[in-house]
Amino acid sequence: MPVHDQSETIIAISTPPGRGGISVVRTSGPSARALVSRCLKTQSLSLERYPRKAILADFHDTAGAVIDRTLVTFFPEPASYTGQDVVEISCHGSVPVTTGIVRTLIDLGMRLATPGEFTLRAFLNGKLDLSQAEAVRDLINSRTEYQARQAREQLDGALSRRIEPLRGELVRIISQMETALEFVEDDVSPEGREALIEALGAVESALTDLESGFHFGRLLQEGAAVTIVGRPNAGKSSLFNALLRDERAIVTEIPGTTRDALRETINLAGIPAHLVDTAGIRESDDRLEAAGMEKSLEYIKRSDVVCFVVDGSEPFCEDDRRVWEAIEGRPVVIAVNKSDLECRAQLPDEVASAAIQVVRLSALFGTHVDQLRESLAGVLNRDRPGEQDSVVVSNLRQQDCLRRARAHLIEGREAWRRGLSEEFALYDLRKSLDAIGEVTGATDVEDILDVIFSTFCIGK
Ligand SMILES: Nc1nc2c(ncn2[C@@H]2O[C@H](COP(=O)(O)OP(=O)(O)OP(=O)(O)O)[C@@H](O)[C@H]2O)c(=O)[nH]1
Ligand SMILES: [Mg+2]
Repeated sequence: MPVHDQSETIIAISTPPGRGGISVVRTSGPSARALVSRCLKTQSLSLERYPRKAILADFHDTAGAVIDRTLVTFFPEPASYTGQDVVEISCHGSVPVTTGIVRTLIDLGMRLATPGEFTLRAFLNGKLDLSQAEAVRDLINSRTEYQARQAREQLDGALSRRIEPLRGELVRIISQMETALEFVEDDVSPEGREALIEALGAVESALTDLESGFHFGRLLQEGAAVTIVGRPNAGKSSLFNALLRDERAIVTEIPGTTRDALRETINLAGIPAHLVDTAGIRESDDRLEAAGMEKSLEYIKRSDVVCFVVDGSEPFCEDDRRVWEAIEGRPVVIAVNKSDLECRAQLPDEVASAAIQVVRLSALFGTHVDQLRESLAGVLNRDRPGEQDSVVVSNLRQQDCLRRARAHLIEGREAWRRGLSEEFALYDLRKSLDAIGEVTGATDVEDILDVIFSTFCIGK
């Protein structure tokens, strides 16, 4: 992470751009209070005297004209979001007003904040660790209630609380090895060796647990790909519309209606699901149709779950088998459609048994569509952690740190198990510790030194 200069005072409009009842302009830095005070012009009004209190005041531009009547709040350092002096200006939500305020303060010496710079300063000043800073971003980006809750929990330190004990334990193990290395007479006994291997095993399995939640975390963050496939006329577009509760896709009785894939996002039990309606798959000489089918196959490959639509009013045919071959091996829920008509489809045993669930429904009448929705949500929620164990590692960076931490830990443990010198094991374990520390942005050298020296006898 580049070390940013915090001596500059930054400014940004913190609310969404455009018209609104209220907008908030936020500033942070050593001259925040002085520069804003100059624009308020009221000598008697000292922000310093009323910290954390909203003060009603006219905000003037550099020529002395009033831009707006505002509410100004001063948060003195260090008890502010960034850990620096912060001044927030609530004004009317109009573009000329907000830009006027920002321009005035820039003229007086502030500079526009870069994206995330307030939170970066909060991190640099120890207000948040890295995983919490990422949670701020995730909370802002959340689209479902469940995503927001996960982000709030991470912001509250849920991931940090899971990581810290692991880091502490690894620091303890490393310190013990370092001591053995420094002082030959303290060589680790065979029982001690076993105990350390066991302790490393416990850290490893905790890392594995955290990492295994990543698949779910990614679904939560980026959304899941749910692809509706089937032969032409099976009712894919009708089902797509039923799931969306909207007449989005064209439905006709002509096979081959859908040519290009359509994509819309729905909420499946808190997970944003990117639902794709695809062109029907069948043997065809039509170039346009073939191009559509190519796309369908591409979408299948990228799906987290496939919804295979079978026309229940007709026997399972060659084209259905062709579809099945394209999706075999992926998580599949089968929708046997047109349940309002006489059932003629008999799913082959190997197809029925490979599906996670088979739901008979009518896309046309909406019968049992909710059951399909639940079934798809169930597949996506398979890796959802339990309520009391709700830490979800959702971003690639965190997952990468955990993966590296675990790989180094295993190597270190193996070196130790094989009876190689402590130096070999230590090399890997320190790398593992670094990687764990990266999740929260914690540094580790001081930690190790502290533990080592605190376990020393006086005089040694
Ligand atoms: N009776 C009945 N007809 C249905 C049902 N679902 C769809 N259909 C009809 O089946 C025909 C094909 O529906 P579509 O949704 O366009 O089928 P599709 O799978 O998207 O077809 P292509 O886009 O051509 O691949 C239409 O005439 C629909 O009205 C159902 O549940 N019951
Ligand atoms: Mg269609």
